[in-house]
Amino acid sequence: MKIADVRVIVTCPGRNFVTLKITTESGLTGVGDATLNGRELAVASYLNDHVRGLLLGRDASQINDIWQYLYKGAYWRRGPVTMTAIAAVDTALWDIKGKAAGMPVYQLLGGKARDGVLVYGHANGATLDEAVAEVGRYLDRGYRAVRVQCGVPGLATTYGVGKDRDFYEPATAGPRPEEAVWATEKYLDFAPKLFDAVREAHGFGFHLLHDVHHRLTPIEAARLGRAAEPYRLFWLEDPISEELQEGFRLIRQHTVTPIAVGEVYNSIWDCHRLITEQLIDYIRTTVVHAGGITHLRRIFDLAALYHVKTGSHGATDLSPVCMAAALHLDISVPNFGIQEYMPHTPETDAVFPHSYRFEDGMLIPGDEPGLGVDIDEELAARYPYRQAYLPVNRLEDGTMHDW
Ligand code: CS2
Ligand code: MG
Repeated sequence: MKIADVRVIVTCPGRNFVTLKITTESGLTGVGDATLNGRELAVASYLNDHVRGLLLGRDASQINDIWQYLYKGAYWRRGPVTMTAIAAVDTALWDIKGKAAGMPVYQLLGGKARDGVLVYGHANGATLDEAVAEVGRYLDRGYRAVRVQCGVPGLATTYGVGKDRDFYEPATAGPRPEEAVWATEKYLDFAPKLFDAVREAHGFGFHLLHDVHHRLTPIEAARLGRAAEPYRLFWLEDPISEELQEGFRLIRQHTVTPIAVGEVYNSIWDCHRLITEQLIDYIRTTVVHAGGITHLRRIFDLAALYHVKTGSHGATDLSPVCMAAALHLDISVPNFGIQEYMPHTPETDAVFPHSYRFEDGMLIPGDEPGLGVDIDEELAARYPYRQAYLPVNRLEDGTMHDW
């Protein structure tokens, strides 16, 4: 099953995506997501200029060896660009292996361990009333879990609140990032009121999630976690910037609100202390940014030993190729928790035809061989790349802060 062709496809149906397509001599194809928001071309170049030539002629069935070859062979290990590039190759090879075996990838991962993949949707509003109403709209659409984000009084913009109700894309097209202003005290005073209003209006019969988006110190996060306890959140996500894993000990000491982290992590070494010390409850690492199905499975297996469940990132900048691959892991691992689901735009869905479907608050992966997703290259070519950046954040005194 020699690799005969490797193509890197960059397209922008509403937002930029980078996709790797591998074709074997016998014509089997596999796709892998290689999108790194705001740094897309860095991964495209890594694949085109440094990896493509290494794959041609190799046996596509040797996923483990190719993973190690690209990881150890790079000498410069880990990091978002390298691990996203490796992830794209790995995912495409699993797609090919499923097609060669004539079965969906979840069967190669040990089969289904549940009927469907519980997902959460994104309710957001510029005001409290809007956010509360949006939660209701998601519950009416059959979601059993909803993340709520809301504008903070006194702040012009904040994470998670976009112009469009259904599609939230934080990156903006242009030569440099937009600058936002952040004030922790305004947010800390407001957030518990948001949780209170949502529970007051919709009760406790569904999972309620919130993304702090990396902006607090450990003691501020401990304070928010404690203030949130009466509202029984499913999780508080990314409460602090997560480079310092020990920083989570302080949060753990002060609150029982469950903690989720990991969307910016790229390898098991970024989170093994958080897992082995049980400082978190959900690990949010993804197929596209944490080394593909092969490496993500290792992270999930470690997490299972320490009562940590999965909660993979699934925002719009992770393509339908990543979502399709994520669902094969989500439906087969023993310690599945929940999957983030931000639907893509109709343009994006057209470029990436896929068979997973939303049903009764869950996503169900397709049953055809492979991952059940592809890329329409002709359509993709109609949407040329447009430079875009994620925003940056500054405090009211101008200090650079975590976005
Ligand atoms: C977020 C993302 O969905 C989430 O949990 O943290 O929207 C994140 O900001 C983007 O994926 C960054 O590209
Ligand atoms: Mg997040």
